[in-house]
Amino acid sequence: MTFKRKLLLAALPFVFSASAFALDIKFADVHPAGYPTVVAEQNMGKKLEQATNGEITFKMFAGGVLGSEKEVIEQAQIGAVQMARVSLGIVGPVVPDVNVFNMPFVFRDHEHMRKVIDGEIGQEILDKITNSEFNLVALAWMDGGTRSLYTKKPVRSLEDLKGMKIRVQGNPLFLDMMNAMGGNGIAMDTGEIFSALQTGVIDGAENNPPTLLEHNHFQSAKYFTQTSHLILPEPVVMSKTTWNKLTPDQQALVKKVAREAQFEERALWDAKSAASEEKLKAAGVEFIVVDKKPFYDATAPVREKYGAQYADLMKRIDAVQ
Ligand code: BDP
Repeated sequence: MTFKRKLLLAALPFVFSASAFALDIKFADVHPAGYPTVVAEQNMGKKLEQATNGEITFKMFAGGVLGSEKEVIEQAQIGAVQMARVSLGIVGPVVPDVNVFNMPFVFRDHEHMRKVIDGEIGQEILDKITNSEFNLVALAWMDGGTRSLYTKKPVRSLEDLKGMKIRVQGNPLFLDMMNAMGGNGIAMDTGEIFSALQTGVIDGAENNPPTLLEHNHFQSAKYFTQTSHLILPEPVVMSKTTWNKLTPDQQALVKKVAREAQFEERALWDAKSAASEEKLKAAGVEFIVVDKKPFYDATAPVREKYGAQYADLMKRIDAVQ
């Protein structure tokens, strides 16, 4: 055997062991390519690949191809999906501590929510997820804007909502919220809304303009009533199984790039929201300005029921300027 060949054989185990320690990250998001969250996540992935010289590889699975958010979370819990961005709405039933952010009108406005998630309370809620039995590490927040009602028939007052079947995310808090507003809350996954609207299983849903546009719900729901009842931030999570395989340096890197993505997505979000509103209006969607007070008052019992356990935290949220 030539010396060169001997050298090659001797090096082989190292080649294999190096690749055995490489980590492939599959990242799941229900939103389609080009959506602010997806773009920021892909850029985060590029940074991870570059900073680790390919020891970490990143592959984006957008458009819900890996399943609903609930399914993706289950896969992340067992490490079959390594990272995901999900709405906090679906985390609430599993980590009840996070429901403080899921309460209707808990934030004064979008800016207030951003201040809260950027500060210590935002970190505390991420830690609640990480320290739960959920087997996830919550790394950063994406911005999911402000949610309002969209329906097939116009809602110009609380009374108009009476008896309408409105889709909400699978969290009892949201069913209570919708029922308190006089609607008939129906829980289903994001991917089911489009056909449920078309077939009349539901009369409407509630979400932000980019989702109304990009998930094509506007094809059936032409009225957007600006109740702004929910402002839900969206955690970026990593499977703890994956996290535990990372070196401390890699863990620090993942945290850093996730936090950078939090701010990058925000800028993309603002641009996308404005553009979505324009596109929706051009497609014939009417944006209805409504008196929010009756919606706020109607949901007071929900804040009392779920908020009692967060009384102190809610005071601290209120105090954030
Ligand atoms: C969007 C969120 C997404 C949720 C969706 C929903 O970004 O994570 O899955 O709402 O309501 O705003 O299902």
